[in-house]
Order: sequence, then structure tokens, then C-alpha cells
Amino acid sequence: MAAKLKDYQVENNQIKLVYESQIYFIKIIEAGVIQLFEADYKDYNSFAVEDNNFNSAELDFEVENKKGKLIITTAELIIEIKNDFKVDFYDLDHNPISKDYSKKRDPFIRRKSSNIAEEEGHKLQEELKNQPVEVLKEITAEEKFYGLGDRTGHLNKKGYSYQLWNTDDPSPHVESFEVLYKSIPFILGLKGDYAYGLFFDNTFRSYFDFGKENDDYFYYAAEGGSLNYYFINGPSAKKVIDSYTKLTGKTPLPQKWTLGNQQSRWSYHSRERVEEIADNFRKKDIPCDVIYLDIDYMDDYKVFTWDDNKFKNMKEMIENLHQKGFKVVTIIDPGVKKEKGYQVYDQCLENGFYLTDQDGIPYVNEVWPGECIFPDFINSDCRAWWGNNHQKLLEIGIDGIWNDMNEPASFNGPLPEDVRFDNDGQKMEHKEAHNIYGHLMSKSTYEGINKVSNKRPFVITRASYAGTQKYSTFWTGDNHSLWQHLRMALPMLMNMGLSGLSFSGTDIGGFGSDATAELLTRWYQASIFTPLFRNHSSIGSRDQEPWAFKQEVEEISKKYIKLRYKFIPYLYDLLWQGKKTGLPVMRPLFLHNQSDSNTYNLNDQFLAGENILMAPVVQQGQKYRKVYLPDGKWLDYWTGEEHQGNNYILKESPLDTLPMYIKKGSIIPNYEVQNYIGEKKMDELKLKIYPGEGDYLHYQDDGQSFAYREGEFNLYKFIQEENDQSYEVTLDLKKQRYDELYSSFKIEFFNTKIDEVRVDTQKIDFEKGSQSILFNIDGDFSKVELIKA
Ligand code: MIG
Repeated sequence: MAAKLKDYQVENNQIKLVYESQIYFIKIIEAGVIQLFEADYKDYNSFAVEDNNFNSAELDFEVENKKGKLIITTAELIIEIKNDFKVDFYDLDHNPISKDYSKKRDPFIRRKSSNIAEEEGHKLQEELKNQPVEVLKEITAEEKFYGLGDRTGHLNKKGYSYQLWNTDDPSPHVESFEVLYKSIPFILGLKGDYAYGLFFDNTFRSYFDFGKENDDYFYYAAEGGSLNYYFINGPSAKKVIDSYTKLTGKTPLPQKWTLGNQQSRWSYHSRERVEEIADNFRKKDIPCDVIYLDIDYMDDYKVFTWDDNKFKNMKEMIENLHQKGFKVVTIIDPGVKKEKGYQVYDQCLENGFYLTDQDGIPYVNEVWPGECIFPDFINSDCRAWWGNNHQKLLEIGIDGIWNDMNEPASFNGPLPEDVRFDNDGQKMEHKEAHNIYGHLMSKSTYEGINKVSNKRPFVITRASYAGTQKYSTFWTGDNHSLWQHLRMALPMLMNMGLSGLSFSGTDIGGFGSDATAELLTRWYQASIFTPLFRNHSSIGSRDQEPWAFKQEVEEISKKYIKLRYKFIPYLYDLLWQGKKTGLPVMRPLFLHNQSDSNTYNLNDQFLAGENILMAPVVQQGQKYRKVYLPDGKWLDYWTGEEHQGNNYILKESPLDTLPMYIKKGSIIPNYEVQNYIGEKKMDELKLKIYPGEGDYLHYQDDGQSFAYREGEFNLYKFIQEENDQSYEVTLDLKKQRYDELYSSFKIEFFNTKIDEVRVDTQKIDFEKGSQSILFNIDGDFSKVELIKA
């Protein structure tokens, strides 16, 4: 307990608070972004906040001492600091946003008189113990909690508790799972309809209890380290996410092919099998961009090697695949096989880049290769060395790296908490390093690729910490082919998106267990707007390629994979946008409808960007599904039927139908379908225009290099307006620096009651369909007028 506030000093943009028994700091990072930490934290270098992208130089704030209460006023907030370092945040009208809980913890009583239940094998939930770092905040009745990365359960976490300790548990993930692979200690709170964020930047095992042990408070604790967290002001959730990703980093622009269809399997065992899979995609006219090689491509599971017997002339295989338009991604695990003469092992030993026990002896545990040592990713020299190892793979043409088992997972019991790491000269123990192991492995991989390749690195990781989005994309680990897991995928991916992890996806069809035909079909449909679009399945489970079931499944899957390829420019635009705003691709409906309480607990619908509403079928056998449409007017993607929002509708949804709605006033870019991204030179862009008022920014670049950072890109702004007698569509080419401009546009305008179309005053021909009219125009048009009938 800090006891009484004795004194304070303002030092630039931070206030030092001297309590009877503790010193704390409050740092004003921006008017709405406030860091709170205890003195011990001062010299700590965050692994998540590597350089904060705020300009704090000219911040204005006032500090006032009022009867033992310190009051800080910024341009957005009033912050009241009381004894015991209790801190309350108010808006400028003095409405509370978030307040520390002033009483003691008071958990519900777990009544049990003996161990009968445990003896029978029931595992009772454990009580939360008191921890060295604890924060309690008041919960008001209308509070909702989101974020926290890859948790099971629902979109809204209120009433549940979780732990952060990166964990590989292959049993089916259910609602009661407190841990998973990732640790993202960020939450987005909605108090009524006012959003705020809390980011607890501490890498030790931590606990979040969202009013489970007691309705009245939210509890955060960490097993070590010191108090350090950020309060992030809204009131919009969008602003909170923007600020959070200014701190921890925004998802960089990926290479465009990474948005294509990806096919994986543990494992495609041989060169012949890989080639057969690739050829099948082309033969069956199913678009595909990427084939993955899981652990069996390696020689004896030794990382940075490959098996020349199973994969004869690997380089040639990759060249052939490239010829056919496929990219190849290989898995790399952290465990290094203990084997003298194996170069990676020898170098790791020579350089002392391994984890050790307390006496400095290399720490050994078992993973796929048998006994392994583990590289120390906390150490920057080790990271650079590990990164360089990727050169061998890049030289034979590998296009991306898949990091698995980096929680780290181990077969011979977990790594003890006191295993030693070297934080560039300072000792660190496993209990502090665990949750950032995968994060720093991804960083090492990203930087290793970046050093030698001039393309945007593609990394995919299982374990992560806050900020890993700067280096890697994500998948949600070992799900199962269960309907529950398809349902869970949606809130999990939405919460990951809110937590900065925008480029994410699940194993389509489910990893463990056997998929059914219907499940795979619905999973493809639900995933067409997940940035990572990858079918993956476990060894021993039934084949899960789109053609592995009956013809109907193949046809429907193909239809939706092709639909995905049409929307590639829309997805790419969303990622480009996200690089500036931090907003994810897959969004919970409340992100754009924050005052609509019907959206706060919607687990099975999402928005792809702002314009497309997805309501995939995630129930076995369901032929009708209820869809909530928020404010505005929405058009059924398939029938063109217009629906009034703020309304529930029932959509007929046989197996080949994915309920999907477009917001009136949207302009949506589409590509022609291709076998793989880059197969066709896209010099024509299709624009789907849903009449109304609106505009749309479309981004175009080479899709692979960093030339865009030098300004080599084009930016098109399309604007539509409705007048009494006509509709108007204008093109404003905002920026033109990339030389492959579109030579034409194909416009599909969703209104058939049109008499005449004029492009820059010239009358042109158009085709009439059942819901829309179609016409082609040159790339340099500036205005289209559509005269109403
Ligand atoms: O424990 O490399 O989540 O995607 O196929 C299994 C084999 C290890 C776990 C990954 C999964 C991958 C599998 N790996």
C-alpha cells in the first residue's frame, strides 16, 4: 500500500508522485493516452512499445493539489489521484470513464468441504491468489470488455477470467480455457457506449478477471515485474485502437499474394505429393497461391535443413511451383536438435545463444527432433544470428516462414520458471521471458528476411505478445474440426483484431479431428474475409483439401474461394487503411455502431471493413439464419434486395449461400478471378456501386516491394452522389506515382432504372442485368452521370 500522497513534482510531461511508502509516475503521452507506473519500472525497456509514435513535446496539462487529491487536466481528461495511488479518469464534463475500486477484493465463496470432487477427477477452478502487481477497477452495470487477443468464449468477456501464459494445449479449446498461445494484455472497455482502453505492459504470467469473482470490479494482476499500464481514452473504439497501435505498432502492408488461398497439411510428405496438390488446384480450377511445408520437409526435424530424399532437388521443386504461380512457406520451430556436427547446433553452442539452467549449463528439453537446446531470442545477437539462418531457405526460393511451437512448447514438461535468458547483458528468467519468446522469434525472423530480401517479409506465428503485429501474421493454433470451433473463430478473430492482430486466421476446416463436408464448406464461407485464408489439418485426420469430399463441396468451396479472389483489392485496401488507422479487417459491428446496444454481444456476425456485413452460417444443418442489420440501408449481396437497418431479418441460407450484405452508398473494388495473384495483369478494375452517398479510397502499388515508402503508389478516390434526376460518380486521382495505372474500369451499378449513361458528357452504351447495369469506361474518366428513368 502506498499510503498517503506526500509530495509531487512535474518533470516535463510526467508527474512524480511521492507517497509515504512508494514512488509512482504518471506520464502524459498524449491528452488521451496516460501511462502509470511505479518507480521500479523506470529503466525498463518495453518489448511491445519499441518507439511510441506520439508527439508529446507540446502537451498542455495542468496539475492541481486539492485537499490531498491531485488533479491533472489534459485536453481530454480529468485525472484524479488519491491516496494509495488510486486513480480515476473522467471526461471534461466530469463523467467517470474508469475508476479504481476503492475497497478490497471480495471474491465469491467457493463452497467445498472435502476433496471429493478432485478425487473423482473433476478439476476445480483455482482461487486467484494475491499478486505483487494488482489493479482493481470499478465495474458499472453496463460495462463490456473486449480484446485480450486469442481467448476462447464470447466477444464480450464480462463475467469471465483469463490468464496470460502462452500455452500449447492440443485438446479442444473450450469456453473454460483460461490460456492459449498468445498474450495480449490489452482490453477495450465499453462503459455504456463510451470506449476506453487499458494496456498492462508486463510480460510475467498475468490474470484478468472481468467481474467473475465479484460483479463490482475488474481485476488485473501479474506474478512479477512492476506496475506499468496505459489508460487510453476514447470515446470512440476506433480512436482507442488507433492509440493502442500507435504504442505497439500497426500491421505493415503485406505482399499481395499473402491474401490468396493457402493450402497446408501436416504434412505434405514428399515432393511428389506437393506437386500433386499444386497440380490439382490448377486442374480443378480452384485458385491457390501458397503451399505450406510442415515439419516433415526437414532432415530429421533439424531446422534450416531439408530432406533430400523425400524432397529431391528442393530448389527445382520450388522453381517449378513458382512457375505455376505458387509460393512456398516452410515451418521453423525454435528447438535445435542436440547433435554435434549439425551446424545450427554447433553455432548456437559456440556463441552461447542457448537457454541455460541456473549454473549456465545448456537447458535441454524434447521437441520433434528429440533432445533440443533452445535459442535465446531475448538476446539481440542471437536474434540476428537466427535471422541470418533463413538465408539458406531464401536462396532456394522459400517465400515465407511459419513459426510454430514458440510458446515455447516442450514435450518433457514445461521449461522451469528459472531457466536463464540473457537480455543483452542482464539476466532474465523464463517466468519473465516466456510470454515474449514467440514475439522475439517472429521479430528475428522478420528482420532476418528483411535483411536479404527486398520484399515485404511474410511470417506467420502461433505465440505472440502485444506488438508482434509489426513482424508477423497469426493463426489461432490447433483448433478442431468442430462446429463449436467454427463458431468460436469469429469472436476470437474479432478480439484479436481489436488487440492489434489484424492479419489473422484460423485453420480452415479445423486442424484436429475429421472435418465433415458441410463443416468445411461453411468454414470456407466464414473465412473469405479473414486476412489469413489457410486450410490446414493434422496428421492422421482425413484429407481436407476442397476436393477431398463430394463434388458439391468442391463446387461450393470453389465458388467461395473465387469470391475471395474477387475481393482481393478490397482486402488490400483495408490493410493499407489499417496501416494508418490500426483498424482490423474483421470488425465487430459495434466498431461502426457504437451506440447500438444490439451489437455489443453479437458473436456470429462481423463487418469486413465498414461496407460489408457477414453473417456466416455456423450451425450444422441451418438453412435459415437470423441476421441483425445495424443502422442504414443494406443490400443483399446475392439478390440485391434492400433492407432497412436497425432490424433483424431471416435469410434463407442453403449450403451454397453465405448471408452477406453491402451497405448502401458503398463503392467496392473487385478483380477478375485468377488462379493466383499476379497471374493476370490487372489493368482493369471492377467497381461495384451500390447507389447512395459515399466515397471510397483505392490504393494501388507493386504489391511486393517497399517502393511505396518512397511514394510509389496510386491513390484513387471514387465519389458517388445522388441528385433529383441523376446519379454522379466521379474519379479523383489523388496520387499518381506508380506507373501501372488502370486502363479501364468496369462499372456495375446496382440500379436498373437508368435511361442514359454519360462519361465526361459523352453518351455511352450500357448493358442491363436483373439487378444492375454494366458498362466499361476508360481509366482516365473524371465524371459519370447516370440519368434516372
Ligand atoms: O504439435 O508441425 O499448431 O499447425 O501442423 C504439433 C506440426 C506441432 C502444431 C501446429 C500445427 C502443425 C503441427 N504443430
